[in-house]
Amino acid sequence: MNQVRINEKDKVIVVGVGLKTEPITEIKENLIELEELVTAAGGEVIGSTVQVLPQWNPSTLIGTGKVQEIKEMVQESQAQLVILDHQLSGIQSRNLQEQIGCKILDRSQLILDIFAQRARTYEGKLQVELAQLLDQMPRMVGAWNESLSRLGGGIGTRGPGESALENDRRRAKEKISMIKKKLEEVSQHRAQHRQSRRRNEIPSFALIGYTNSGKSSLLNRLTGSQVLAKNMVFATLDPTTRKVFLDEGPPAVVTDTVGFIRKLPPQLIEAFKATLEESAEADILLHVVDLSSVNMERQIEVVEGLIKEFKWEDKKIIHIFNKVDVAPVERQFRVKHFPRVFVSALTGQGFDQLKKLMADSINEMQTEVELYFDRTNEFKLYDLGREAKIIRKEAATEGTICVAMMTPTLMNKWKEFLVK
Ligand SMILES: Nc1nc2c(ncn2[C@@H]2O[C@H](COP(=O)(O)OP(=O)(O)OP(=O)(O)O)[C@@H](O)[C@H]2O)c(=O)[nH]1
Ligand SMILES: [Mg+2]
Repeated sequence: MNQVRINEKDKVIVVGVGLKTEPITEIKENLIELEELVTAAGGEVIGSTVQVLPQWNPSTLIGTGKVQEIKEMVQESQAQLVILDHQLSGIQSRNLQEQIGCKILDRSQLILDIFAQRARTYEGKLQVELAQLLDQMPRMVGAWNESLSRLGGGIGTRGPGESALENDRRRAKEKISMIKKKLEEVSQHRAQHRQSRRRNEIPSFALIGYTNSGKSSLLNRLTGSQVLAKNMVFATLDPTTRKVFLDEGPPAVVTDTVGFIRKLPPQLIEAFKATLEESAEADILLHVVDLSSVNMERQIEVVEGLIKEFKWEDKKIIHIFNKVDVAPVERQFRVKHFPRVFVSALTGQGFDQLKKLMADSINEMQTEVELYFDRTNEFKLYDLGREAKIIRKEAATEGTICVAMMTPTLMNKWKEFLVK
């Protein structure tokens, strides 16, 4: 399938667009983020422009005057690529490509491209491929990219004519269902792991948050792991689960997963369902916020919007304000979210409080119960100690009495030893 992509070192012009009803500051902030995305994808931003419109232009999204202005910018700067900060239809892309005379991408396509560059695992690659196919389906138009081939655009420039269009659609549909099937298999395998964790009732946390907020760095410091943590958006695509030992609570697991961003392409959300399920299954969410970011508030809003969309609002959420080491102190006073903790994954500051908060929230889900083990069953105390926090043990005449903290599921598992 043909696809316009960003190449390493591509010279890029970014175009911020919005309607008059949107605050201009927001349009500009979005554009800055788009520039960061271009850099993350390996491109080089050499120019930018903004247009605020009373309404969208159905044939080119932006106004004809703006199209002309961008065309001149491209000619002058020899840019290879123009990226608009808004979803484009297939027709709009084609028209812009023809009129401006270079490759055109929109924000979703750029994000998908970054995901494609980052995907390393079998599952990650499948998810990205699925997202791209889902994204392309509605964009498919006849004679796609023909104008580009006249310009000697290189890869992905030969396209089907109108007659081949139906054929292409059908092939894409077939491929989509094939990938979905493969993904199903992978996710079933992971679900089995989750089930066994469930059976043992190990409490689970999921790190969620805006991309680059420090989720992987937190996982590393919390669990002594070494997953990739890097100053780039979407460094993490695949979920990783690790054990964490909290001094004041039972052992638990923490899952690190893909980060969020504003205007996350819906196709990505659909394709990454299995990955997102890891967070959906967690008992407690750890919402990681970059306290040092000037866009902190909007980033929180974006994540909270997605929490609603995924129907996670009823979950217990701990807010972790990360990067205190580089954030202006007064910013802490602006924070209204509870429960919360200020930490630095870099220096370890605040981690004692974080662990305490995590342990407390597990303990909140638990109640104190008394169990009795007669001599023949006393060896089971060892297993119990691994699964539950034991508060005290007392020798009784024919065995041991034990007081422990348990969740309802765990109580069910140990019910034959429970003392009324
Ligand atoms: N100064 C400072 N930098 C931090 C802190 N935590 C993380 N970072 C840096 O922030 C960048 C992003 O960290 P990651 O842990 O990769 O962030 P992430 O949330 O996993 O990002 P994605 O996986 O890309 O969504 C890295 O360069 C980290 O070194 C912190 O507490 N202080
Ligand atoms: Mg990460």
